[in-house]
Amino acid sequence: MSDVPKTHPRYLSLTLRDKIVAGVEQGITSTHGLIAHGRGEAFDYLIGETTQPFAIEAIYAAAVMLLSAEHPVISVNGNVAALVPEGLIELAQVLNAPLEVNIFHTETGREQKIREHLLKHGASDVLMPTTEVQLSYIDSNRKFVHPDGIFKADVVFVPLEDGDRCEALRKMGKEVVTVDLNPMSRTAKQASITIVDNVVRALPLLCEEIQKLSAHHTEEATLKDYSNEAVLQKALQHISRSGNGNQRKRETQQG
Ligand code: PTJ
Repeated sequence: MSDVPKTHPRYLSLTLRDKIVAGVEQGITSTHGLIAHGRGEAFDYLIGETTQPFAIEAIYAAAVMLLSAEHPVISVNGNVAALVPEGLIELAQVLNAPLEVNIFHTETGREQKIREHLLKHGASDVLMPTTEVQLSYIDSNRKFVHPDGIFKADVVFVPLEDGDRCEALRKMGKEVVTVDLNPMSRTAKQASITIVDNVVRALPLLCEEIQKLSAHHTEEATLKDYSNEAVLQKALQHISRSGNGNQRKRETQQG
């Protein structure tokens, strides 16, 4: 970790950077993951670096969808493994769902390192990609999946996705729940439910919501009226309002 003092106004953000950098140094996160993280930071800044009501709405819907799944699976890439290993493991536990390593950028040994990292943090089992079964409609490394994991899943939790696989999973008839700070990304638009929030904030809230729903046996919880498109619109409106607000603030400061 770098020597950022806790009193630094950007301490939290800088701590996350440290985690991503450590992930790259440990061979867990792709160097491309640094760029993806930077893009996420920019959107988080515009969102206000807090969980907004449109994210809360999506988290509730995601909890309902994941809880009502017959075979939910949690997909893990190099960024989330570095940022939120404990959160992923907790989600796997509360859903009784498998974790499966699935990465876009192929680098020798990285998948295995992600698996070991998760096991070290307390995961009981981690599925790995295989050549036994493949996803249709996709050519990248992400097509290699586990027969008892993503291949068989009806709902896949895919945080910080690159777009192509989300589309392939949807074409295969699977539901996709994602976390993406960019409400304009292809993944955000194609997923069944997109939580527009930082994964480090969203994941604990999602686990909490799942626990709350399961404790109260809320079978009546429904997704009937949920629209991913409408929730993304709310996120976009929030971003454009915050842009205008910042602009006004700058003008006042200058004036
Ligand atoms: O480990 P790999 O090889 O599977 O690669 C993982 C990355 C993330 C590098 C890969 O999937 C990728 O290139 O993704 P993209 O296309 O850059 O998309 C990542 C999305 O996640 C972008 O829309 C970012 O804004 C968003 N994002 C980045 N950091 C966060 C985030 N969303 C939520 N929380 C974050 N911390």
